[in-house]
Amino acid sequence: MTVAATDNATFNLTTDGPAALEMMSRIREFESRLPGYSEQGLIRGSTHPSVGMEAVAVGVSRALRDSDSVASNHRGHAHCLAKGADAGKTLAEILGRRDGYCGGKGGSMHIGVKELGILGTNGIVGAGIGLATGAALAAQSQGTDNVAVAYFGDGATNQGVLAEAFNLAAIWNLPVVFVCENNHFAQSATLEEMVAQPELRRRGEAYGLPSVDVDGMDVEAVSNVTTEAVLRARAGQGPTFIVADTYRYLGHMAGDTEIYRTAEQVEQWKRRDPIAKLANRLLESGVLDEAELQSIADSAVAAIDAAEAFAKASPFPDVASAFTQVSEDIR
Ligand SMILES: Cc1ncc(C[n+]2csc(CCOP(=O)(O)OP(=O)(O)O)c2C)c(N)n1
Ligand SMILES: [Mg+2]
Repeated sequence: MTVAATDNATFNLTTDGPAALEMMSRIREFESRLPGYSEQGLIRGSTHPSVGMEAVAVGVSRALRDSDSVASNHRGHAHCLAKGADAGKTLAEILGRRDGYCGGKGGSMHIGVKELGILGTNGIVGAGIGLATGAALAAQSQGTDNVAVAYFGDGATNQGVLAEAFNLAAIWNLPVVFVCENNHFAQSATLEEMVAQPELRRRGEAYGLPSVDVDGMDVEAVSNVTTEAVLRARAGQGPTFIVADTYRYLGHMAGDTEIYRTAEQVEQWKRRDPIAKLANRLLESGVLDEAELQSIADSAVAAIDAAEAFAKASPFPDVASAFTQVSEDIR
């Protein structure tokens, strides 16, 4: 199931709302299970759940086609799932299993799905910004109307590649949409500790990019600003910088003591929950009734139960495969 049902139209609550709710619910269920897998020793190394941030990936992906590229970051499972990645194969990759998208050899921060334009989740903070800009240059050079999206966090805006990519995208009019998920922290550092000018939108403006703030807890709003940006990019009108205001409910990664924030702050953000917000809108506008909402919630749990069963049943990769899918496969 993908959410990109309608191409380039304004978010329609009746036709797009239920699918967006289902996708956000699946992502929530998928991501909420990750800390448990880490505790059980099913995940080696770190994973970074995006619980609370679902509206960004789902809103952005609704504006995209399979042939559009996305470059993701270390907190990237939602970006993949919303772009159409199969939850079972995604989880199998995270658990290091053979049926994962990269044969279980990549893990959480190296999930690439060529046929869906997913250039990869990425453990190097800021790296996806350059990759998406390169994909946009390729799309432009090849004369397609494909676009590229770079997802990155507020912390990544301090990487030098942002300045280079913003400038090149602006002067070359590249079809790229830069999506900053401003969740207000980079690990334990607050945005205010990291930058003297927390209005990140201004960085895009400084390079001549159309730059916009959006409520990242509102899937309709994210979808609409992204659609506008994607339409402009497809029409040869160049890049856009979107800053989505959002929040992660869980720690930076499993085992985070979270001493850098208060429980009250987390609770305050939960009052803006993107899933509850859309569910209420659908209920109040009569698109769905209570029973239909419950059935979407149940089907999200069932889908992730199935993904978990698939991933756990998948074997680990053979030692003999250690040197495949490396450089010789790229030729
Ligand atoms: C180049 C680089 N520097 C530092 C790190 C360590 N690191 C991993 S995640 C992270 C925080 C990133 O914050 P942000 O970009 O806001 O994304 P968020 O984790 O909040 O989603 C850091 C510093 C890294 N992986 N890569
Ligand atoms: Mg952040």
